[in-house]
Amino acid sequence: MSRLVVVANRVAMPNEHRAGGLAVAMRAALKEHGGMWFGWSGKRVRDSSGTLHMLEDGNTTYCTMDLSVEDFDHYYNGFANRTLWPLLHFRLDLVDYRRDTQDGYRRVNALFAEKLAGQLRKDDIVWVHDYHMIPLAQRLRELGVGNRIGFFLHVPMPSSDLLAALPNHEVLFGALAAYDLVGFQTERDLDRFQSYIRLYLGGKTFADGRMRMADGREFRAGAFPISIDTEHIARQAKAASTRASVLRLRESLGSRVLAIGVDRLDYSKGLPDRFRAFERFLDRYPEIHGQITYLQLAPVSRSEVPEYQALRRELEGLAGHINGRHAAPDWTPVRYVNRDFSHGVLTGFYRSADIGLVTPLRDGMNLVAKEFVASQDPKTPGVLVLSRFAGAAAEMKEALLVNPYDLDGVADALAQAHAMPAAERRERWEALHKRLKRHDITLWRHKFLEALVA
Ligand code: ADQ
Repeated sequence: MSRLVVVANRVAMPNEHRAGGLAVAMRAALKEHGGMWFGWSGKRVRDSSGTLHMLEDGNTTYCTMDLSVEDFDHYYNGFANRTLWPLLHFRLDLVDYRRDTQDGYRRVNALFAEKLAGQLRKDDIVWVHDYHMIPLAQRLRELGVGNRIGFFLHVPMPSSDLLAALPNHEVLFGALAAYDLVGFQTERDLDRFQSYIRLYLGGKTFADGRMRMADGREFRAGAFPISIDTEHIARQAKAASTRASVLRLRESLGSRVLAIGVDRLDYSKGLPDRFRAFERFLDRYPEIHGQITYLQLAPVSRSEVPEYQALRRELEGLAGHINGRHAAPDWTPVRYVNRDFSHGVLTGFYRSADIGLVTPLRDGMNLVAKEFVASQDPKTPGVLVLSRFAGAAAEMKEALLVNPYDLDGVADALAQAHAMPAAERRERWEALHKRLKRHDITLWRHKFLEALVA
């Protein structure tokens, strides 16, 4: 069997306990195949980029590379997070058009490719993750690497006209043709990419997923919706019911209904609109005052990027405003928390909630929606209110689907969730859960790797 080489900006080292779902899935894949995880070391150094660090753990090597302060700033804080992230989330208004960060992004990708090429064996299978690494395969090909290389985009693929707004977009997105397989979260993402290939790059696309570029190069693309470790999360959630922090939360609620939101503090997650929709709900349904608490967990993320600092200030203002207007001496409608929690505790919080509020303006998939469903008590499941602009909506039609910009619509969905009879809650939840049990994270990685080697 060939070795697997996973490439991602972030490498979850074997001693990292707070690794997320993707990290756990990649570790499992590496354990199965043996191989290497390659990416940034997490270190920013004063001098030049490129020093490698190796760590062996069982049949897996962790190979990480240092980046200079300037390279990191241009590649990660700059082009990846201030240009590509907003562009891929349909936010042309937030795209930063600086060329120096685009150059830095290319330079760092070339360096990753050069260092990775030195580690590759002839029959390794390479799986590259996400928008930080789009040009990687092209650089590797230039260095003579002929291995199977797959790419998975965790974020959305916007419509072709938006993609084409990026200066030099043909160079960047055309570089995806150097992969053997390009994976997207949903059929819609795949569709939009295929139109881009036809309309802007003069390529041909075929019904079986093959694409042919103007220069004759062929590659394949497909939809591979990511999922979660459903069984594990269900077990964690059940066990978490007796944890002190979960018990304290429940006790603090009394008989109140709990609505929960869990998101990185990121403008794609639609938090200001969600806060406003909750306020609209309080305005329009005064009879529910005092009976519901909205808990929003939002760990700070990308705090070096100005847009994220502004978002944090905005949310602090909104939470204060809503509580100032509506709170009573014995009731705080919004509890807003910027802390990280262990995954175990988080699943206990999900299970304690009657309503899950997942309303991103755009999201590749959104794993919180799936984790919320997996964590519920089958006898008394909570209701999921889900944005139709999350990739997850394509597979979760039994949730209450909303347009996150439509404050009245979200407020009505909250009222509907609040009033939903137990039988309907169970019926909707069972349909959602059944699909999640079948389609879990193991199936996702198997499907992608099978397609990559086919
Ligand atoms: P993210 O944008 O990070 O991922 P998401 O899919 O929701 O979004 O995953 C977030 C993860 O962080 C979840 O597993 C959640 O449990 C965890 N998390 C959030 N808040 C937390 C807290 N306070 N404490 C601890 N953990 C917390 C990107 C894309 C998504 C896509 C994933 C996977 O943007 O669309 O679903 O990759 O492909």
